Amino acid sequence: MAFSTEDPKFAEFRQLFAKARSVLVLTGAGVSAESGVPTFRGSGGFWRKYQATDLATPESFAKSPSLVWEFYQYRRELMATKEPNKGHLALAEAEKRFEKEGRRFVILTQNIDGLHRRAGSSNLIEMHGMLILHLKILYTSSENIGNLFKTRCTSCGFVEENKNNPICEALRGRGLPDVETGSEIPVADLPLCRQCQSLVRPHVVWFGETLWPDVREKIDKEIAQCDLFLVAGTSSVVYPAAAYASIISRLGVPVAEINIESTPSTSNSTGPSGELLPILLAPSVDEAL
Ligand code: BV8
Ligand code: ZN
Repeated sequence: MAFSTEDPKFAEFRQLFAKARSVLVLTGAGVSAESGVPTFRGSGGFWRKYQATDLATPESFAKSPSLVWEFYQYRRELMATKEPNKGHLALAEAEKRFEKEGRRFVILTQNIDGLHRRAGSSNLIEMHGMLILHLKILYTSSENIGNLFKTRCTSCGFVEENKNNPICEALRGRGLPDVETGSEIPVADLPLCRQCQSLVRPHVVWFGETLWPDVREKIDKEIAQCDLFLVAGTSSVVYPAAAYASIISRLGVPVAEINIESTPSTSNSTGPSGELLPILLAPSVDEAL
């Protein structure tokens, strides 16, 4: 089901949303687009001549940790100036309201930009950031919550939050999307582990890496208990997230989508999430329009 506020599907969603006991929302890079964060496959999706899928892989990191760290330095620097948009805030507000009404509202995000958390969402599965956050299963050990600002040692596994910008002196001024620097930064000058001095990597799930079994289990549980599924801002290209809409639809659960283009999850586009989510998730219809 894809809709905009004019068509009847909007009213249908609002009725389902009013009755739903357990809403599951899958978000992708598109929900951060109105915060100024480039998406992966949209116009800003290329960094220099590379796609994220060329760089966010263990093979690329093994081949050139310097290039991959430039890519992440660029994204970390970018995030330092970005704020959650009205779509993030509407999701966080809906979660709090559902909580008060004894209903479930869970966000499953593919994003590692941390904007859902900064908007106040806490029933949040950051599926490419490794671990559950405050999903009442209370994985509170924050050391395992991965995102752009977390590093993991490639040898001792030490995880820590590192918001330094640049993350190391050698990356100062590096990472610009339109400047091919060419020169490899020696590993010794790249971000190193505070415990064992080995090279550290971004603490996120790369392409070709599996999600942690406990994350997959939590996602499966949410899929099994949701009675309304909303997909927002994802091209539905990256697995396993890309499969969820069809899995849930086959369970007989209504699936709705917000996107500015049509995707394999539904048939047509609807509009920008920053505009539509506040309307769709508003407490009452008159606040909706
Ligand atoms: C896995 C963290 C089991 C890193 C990310 C061959 C070999 C190995 C693996 C595979 C293979 N073939 C397939 C696979 C599986 C692979 C995969 O799916 N590849 C794709 C490219 C085909 N998946 C994996 O590897 C996953 N693990 O499957 O393990 C396994 C293991 C080995 C071998 C086989 C299987 C792990 C995937 C996790 C990758 N890590 N992020 C980082 O970010 O640096 S994924 C990355 O893509 C981002 O997290 C991003 O969020 C995500 C998905 O992209 P989208 O969010 O959808 O973003 P995109 O730009 O594509 O789309 C944005 C959408 O928003 C667009 O539709 C646009 O229209 C819309 N939009 C724009 N503006 C707005 C908007 N919508 C609304 N409002 C707006 N304003
Ligand atoms: Zn170490």
